[in-house]
Amino acid sequence: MRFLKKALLAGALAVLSATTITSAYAQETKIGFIVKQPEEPWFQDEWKFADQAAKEKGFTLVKIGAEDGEKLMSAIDNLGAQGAQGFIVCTPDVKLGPGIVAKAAANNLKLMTVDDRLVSADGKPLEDVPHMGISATKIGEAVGQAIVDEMKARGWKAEEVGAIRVSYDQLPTAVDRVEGAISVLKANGFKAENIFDAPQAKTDTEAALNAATVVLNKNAGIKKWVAFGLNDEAVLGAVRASESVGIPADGVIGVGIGGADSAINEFKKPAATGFIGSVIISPKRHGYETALNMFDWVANNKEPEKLILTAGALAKRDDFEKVRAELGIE
Ligand code: FCA
Repeated sequence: MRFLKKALLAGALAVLSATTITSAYAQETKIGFIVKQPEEPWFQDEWKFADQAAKEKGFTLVKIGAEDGEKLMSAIDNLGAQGAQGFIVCTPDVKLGPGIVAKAAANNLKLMTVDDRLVSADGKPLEDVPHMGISATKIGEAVGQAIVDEMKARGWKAEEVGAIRVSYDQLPTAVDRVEGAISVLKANGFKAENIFDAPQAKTDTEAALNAATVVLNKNAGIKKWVAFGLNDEAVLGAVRASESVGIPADGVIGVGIGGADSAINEFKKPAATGFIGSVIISPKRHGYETALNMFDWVANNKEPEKLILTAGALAKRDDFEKVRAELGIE
């Protein structure tokens, strides 16, 4: 009997110490990466590079698509329930900012944002939440400059050209991008009345196509068009709209932002379209680096920088492979 008791006790102790050891040594680092539009190539690339960081550092990356606020909130709860320690998010709505911060805190999750910066109820950026975004104004200016350069190459005069501003004004980075482009157009002789707003309901190609079609139909007298927006999808929508109303490719100059597959597939088409360029931004920095920074925060208690803004580089049909290689994203 005594022997049995002893054996049981020893067994129990062995189990106990085994559990202690496992939890002490293999406490799994789990990081969430939530994006607003999982079908968009840019976000797929971000995930791809975040996965690379996870592999290198040996943590688990949980990728979740959250197209609206409800999905986002339950995704955060879900991460909390499965024992994650932090997450990176590109939110479907930046105004959910304070709610996201509260939800993260309630689930004891560290929070970083990528691409779209959270704002408070009065529209001010939540500066305490570490963020990595693009230098939106500068990149917008690069778009504007690429458009102006191409207009010059084609011998277009500003007064005969219409500009489509594919807009998504509830998102501050989107406003900064298009306003950056407009400032360069205006500095090169574009008049405000030749710039037409095409508000898109969602940040995808279809919504941009619908918005741009309205502008083109209302201004059928204008035969030369330039187009810009917050991303490649926005500009592709405007270019598809121009095609659908019968404007030839050499009557359109569209320059996007992104440089993921949406743009690359366009560049690979046998005949050039009105989508002449894209300012390529870095999904490697936005995916790999944010994931790495979150890992360092969780595992090594190293707080990330509060604000990192990344640069872009213009690419066209003939040099996009080179530009991508230089950015380390091939
Ligand atoms: C926003 C846009 C994306 C991408 C990203 C950097 O989230 O919606 O397409 O441009 O910024």
